[in-house]
Amino acid sequence: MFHFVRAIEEKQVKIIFLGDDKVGKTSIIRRFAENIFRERYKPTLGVQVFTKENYEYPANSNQKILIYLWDIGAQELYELVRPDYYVGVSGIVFVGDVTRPETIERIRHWANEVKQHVKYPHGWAVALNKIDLIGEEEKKTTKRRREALLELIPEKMRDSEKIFFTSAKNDLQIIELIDCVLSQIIK
Ligand SMILES: Nc1nc2c(ncn2[C@@H]2O[C@H](COP(=O)(O)OP(=O)(O)OP(=O)(O)O)[C@@H](O)[C@H]2O)c(=O)[nH]1
Ligand SMILES: [Mg+2]
Repeated sequence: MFHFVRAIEEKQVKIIFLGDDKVGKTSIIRRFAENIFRERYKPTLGVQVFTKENYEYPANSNQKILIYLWDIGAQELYELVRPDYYVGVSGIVFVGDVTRPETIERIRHWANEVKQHVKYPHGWAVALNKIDLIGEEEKKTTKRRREALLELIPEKMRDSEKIFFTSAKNDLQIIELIDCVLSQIIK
């Protein structure tokens, strides 16, 4: 008697992360994939692929997705010797750090970089990370500060539905960020 393995029709997606060093690319991925956060900074060397299996999307749909999350060290990215990083990509997360506005300005650069390598439609979202570090302020100030940070994102990308103030540390808006990318890929 044979035991037939039921053919599982599982959707697979590749999401890549782009952004300057220390903005929290690895931290966001690990929070999402493993629910882990580490305070200590350990630069990513080269490329590392994480997986999230059986991710239910949309929620309560019974549809399971296999997500490959591609992480790359910023040092490596600066040299851009890795065009293979972009092969088969279906979604992109641009990451900036709210405590270093220059890393948010650099999203323009990363978006231009993508245009060179990815010539077909893909899902995307922006994570303005480490929001926990400016969340302690008086509410009004925080609002104004957030607005100023949004201005640093290229105008064409200033789509409020695709920009998230995240905290990998406090697990804020991480699932929303990934679901936003998936919503553009999974129909
Ligand atoms: N407070 C706070 N710290 C964070 C957050 N996300 C990441 N960090 C810290 O910021 C530092 C850098 O995070 P990483 O995830 O290693 O950054 P990265 O973008 O992967 O850096 P590279 O691998 O060098 O490109 C680490 O010390 C993290 O603990 C956050 O949401 N809040
Ligand atoms: Mg890293």
